[in-house]
Amino acid sequence: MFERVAAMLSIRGDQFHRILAYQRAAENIRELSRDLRQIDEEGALTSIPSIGAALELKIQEMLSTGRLDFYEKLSEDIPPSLVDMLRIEGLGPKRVGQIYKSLNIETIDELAQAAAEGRLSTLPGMGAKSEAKIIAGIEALARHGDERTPLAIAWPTAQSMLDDLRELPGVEKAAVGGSLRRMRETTGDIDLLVAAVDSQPVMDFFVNQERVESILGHGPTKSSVVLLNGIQVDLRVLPVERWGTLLSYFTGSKQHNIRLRELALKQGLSLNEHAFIRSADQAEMLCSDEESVYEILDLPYIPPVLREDRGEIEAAMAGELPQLIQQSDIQMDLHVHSTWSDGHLSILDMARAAQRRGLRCIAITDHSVSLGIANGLSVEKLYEQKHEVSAANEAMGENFTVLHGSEIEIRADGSLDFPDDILADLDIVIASIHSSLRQAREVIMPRLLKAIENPYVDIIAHPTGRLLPDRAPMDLDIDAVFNAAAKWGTILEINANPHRLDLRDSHVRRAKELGVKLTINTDAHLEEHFDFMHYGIATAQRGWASPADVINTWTVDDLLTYLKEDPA
Ligand code: DGT
Ligand code: CA
Ligand code: CA
Ligand code: ZN
Repeated sequence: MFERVAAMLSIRGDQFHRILAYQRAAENIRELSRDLRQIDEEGALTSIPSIGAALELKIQEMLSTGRLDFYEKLSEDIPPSLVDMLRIEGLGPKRVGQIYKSLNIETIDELAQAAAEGRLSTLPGMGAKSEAKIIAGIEALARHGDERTPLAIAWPTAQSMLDDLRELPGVEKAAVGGSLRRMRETTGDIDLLVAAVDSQPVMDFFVNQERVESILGHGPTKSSVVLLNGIQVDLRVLPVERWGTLLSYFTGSKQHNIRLRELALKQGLSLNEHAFIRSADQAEMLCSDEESVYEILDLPYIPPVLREDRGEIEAAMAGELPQLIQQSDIQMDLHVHSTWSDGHLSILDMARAAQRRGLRCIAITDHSVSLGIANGLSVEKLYEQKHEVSAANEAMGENFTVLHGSEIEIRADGSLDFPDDILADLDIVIASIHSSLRQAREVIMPRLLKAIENPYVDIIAHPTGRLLPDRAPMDLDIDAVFNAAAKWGTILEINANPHRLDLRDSHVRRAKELGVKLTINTDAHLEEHFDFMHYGIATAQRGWASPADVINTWTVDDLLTYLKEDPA
């Protein structure tokens, strides 16, 4: 609702700060890992960042009546259907407002009609060219929708384009920007940034790539294309002496940038992608790297994964930025499959693949019997497997450990696939849910809590069961899950598979707050899956996780000691 209100206010041309207040509130509510109603019952709504007394009242009104009077009044002025028009590439709130006021157009269909009849081009500030652009935007929206692309697809696509751009003569630097550089789990579009003296050949190459389906724009500093896979890519090119501000501006987030510009203003500076500009004499101050941008603002460098205006600016000013976990901190991968269930490689081959990537330990955790489609192991098979794990451990030598574990099913009735005495014989036990994910909260919560409370269960894998882009998480009271995990010493996973990334970033931050131990694992089924680790690390970083929060940074001995302690 707040998101809609913000969009409607922006179409009306309302005050910038008012629009921003609703946007921020909406984002912060979206990130909550708790029920809003529950927070209200504790009288704690205003403890949510950016929710003040006025928005608190509005939330309470919606909670108790299911309506918002303010929204209904606003709707009389600005029809809510206008918000859909903002999904059209190149159509901003000002333009939508103008089109509504002068032509009384309220829907995308009416807009398409008017454009086809040439009525838009008669408006002040518009011409045949902008009309054609709107038609193209409506068509693109109809073809590809405005679905966000999961990291799993956006990341490799961007890397491959960067590889090509770096090959071009005259290209000094090339990097990804936007939400993809911040490693958000999904991206709206890919933003690429290049430093080059002459932008023309770079832009020409970019729009003429074989993977391009259509060209949305082709200019000297910015070009935009839609790829055959439907992803939009924006490319910006500036000279290398402006690289720092270019990178900073287009990495965002928008909210983070707004905060940076506010800080700049206090110093009598304005800030855009080209440079800082001193208001006194309009002199430009160029930044060739991002560090200088933050330096001028008297801030320590803030890593892209934190740039969401979720407290990172305040933390930076107080010198309290978290020490973020890094890939090099990771010693082990504790969720790995082999040919014993649905993996593609033997236990020894998986161990070798992990060692090649600098790891010191893996846990083989094949599925258990009731996951029939994944060739789950019976108790007999599990004991047979023990011998092969020992043999692999032997073959790997002193500097690498192969643990014997299992990824056991939490069945629909909450029971586990193996009895406790079998679990007690394993080095490590992961429990997870792969079926009956749509059970009601009253059913699925006790089911999951029972597994968390079981003293033989060490880790809950992919705790919410969501899949990107479109399988919703289970209906969990996530705070109750975290409290139970903290109480029983059960470790929760950040599954690094880019289609899962579950726990997600906001969950990581909450789990950390509640004292939950975390683990980042790839759930590898084949060699290349070990390379998913960086997605899991980025998710942990976006949740402000430090090495101390994640057990994969421990030594193998410390891990084994912890696993042996009986928390009950
Ligand atoms: P996305 O593509 O929806 O996943 O999210 P972003 O963050 O990649 O957003 P995008 O592609 O619209 O713009 C890329 C960056 O450019 C964004 O993170 C910040 C910057 N930017 C874009 N538009 C504005 C703006 O109106 N004001 C400011 N300050 N920055 C902007
Ligand atoms: Ca983007
Ligand atoms: Ca963009
Ligand atoms: Zn698994």
